Amino acid sequence: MKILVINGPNLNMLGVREPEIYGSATLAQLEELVRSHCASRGAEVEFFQSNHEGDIVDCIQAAYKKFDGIIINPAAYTHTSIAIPDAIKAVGIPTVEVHLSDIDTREEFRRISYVSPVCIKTIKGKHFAGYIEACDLLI
Ligand code: CA2
Repeated sequence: MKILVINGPNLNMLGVREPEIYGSATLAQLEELVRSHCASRGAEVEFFQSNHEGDIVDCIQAAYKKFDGIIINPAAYTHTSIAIPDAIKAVGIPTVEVHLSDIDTREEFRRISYVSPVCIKTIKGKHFAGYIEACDLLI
């Protein structure tokens, strides 16, 4: 079982700013948590973070026939991108959408996700635990 974890724009700033919304732990700490959980479940995991929509699309396309599952936090692209859900649909890899915060209880514009319809599940508002739940779902 090979899982690809993709984090979108500004998530490289985790732990640096806005701890009241996104927590005080860093992206490196999130990746370590997921890495050790996957290892304990016998799954392989790789990580990708980008602030660029096209790079995320390239990463999803490159996962074709290489990964069994994708976990994606598309960050702000959740609410704007058609290219990312198109890429997820094109590769046909089971994908779980994760959000650290509960996007339904924040600003109105965060309630729309163009990515949700192509994912097997959307997990929101559980901070890092959402990524662990996504791993377990895919495994
Ligand atoms: O709750 C989530 O995980 C989001 O995907 C995070 C995005 C936001 O645009 C989505 O609506 C919900 C923002 C990520 C920004 O991450 C930061 C982390 C630390 C400091 C500043 C930004």
